[in-house]
Amino acid sequence: MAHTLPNLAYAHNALEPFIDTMTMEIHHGRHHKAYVDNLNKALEGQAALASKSIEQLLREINQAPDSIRQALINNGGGHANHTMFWELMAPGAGGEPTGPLADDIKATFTDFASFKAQVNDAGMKRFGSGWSWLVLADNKLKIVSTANQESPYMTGQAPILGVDVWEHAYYLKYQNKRADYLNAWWSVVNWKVVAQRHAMALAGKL
Ligand code: MN3
Repeated sequence: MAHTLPNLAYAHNALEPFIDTMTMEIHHGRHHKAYVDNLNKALEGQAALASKSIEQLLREINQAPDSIRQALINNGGGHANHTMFWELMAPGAGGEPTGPLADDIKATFTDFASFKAQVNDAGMKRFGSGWSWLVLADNKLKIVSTANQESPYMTGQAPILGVDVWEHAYYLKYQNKRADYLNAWWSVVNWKVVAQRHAMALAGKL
């Protein structure tokens, strides 16, 4: 079963002015597409891996054949990370979470502002390319950062929210100002989806 590039649930210009149209076109249509194409190439002739979901491939990355492991990390991680990233964003979104997710954030990070600051900080401290994440690890919320396209699934963590800090995610509009991009990004976070991922993670279904 070949992996496929998911369609966006909104138009390329829908996240303006926070994420610009051209960045969305290139990021989804070229960067994400390349991860999918190269993932499928890496899986050619790997019958035992053909039926596994992308999440399963990443959770079991240590069992992957040596010859394709790094390709799976780069491109499988790239595919999973971006698929989630598009779903986490929506036009007219932003604000703050409510319900159990809000309660859990407050209990873990004191308040929403501190939580946001810590996610931004992890993104700022990621040297080069990578991601800043809110994950569920050992049933607790935690903020972590990964390099390149490494996925939290690879270390048994469940990604609940993640922000792409590769330059391709922001350079056309924000150039070297990663902090400005990170601040703007919160205006497009779809908390409904983040809350669903939180509930699924707690139920062990993510
Ligand atoms: Mn990206």
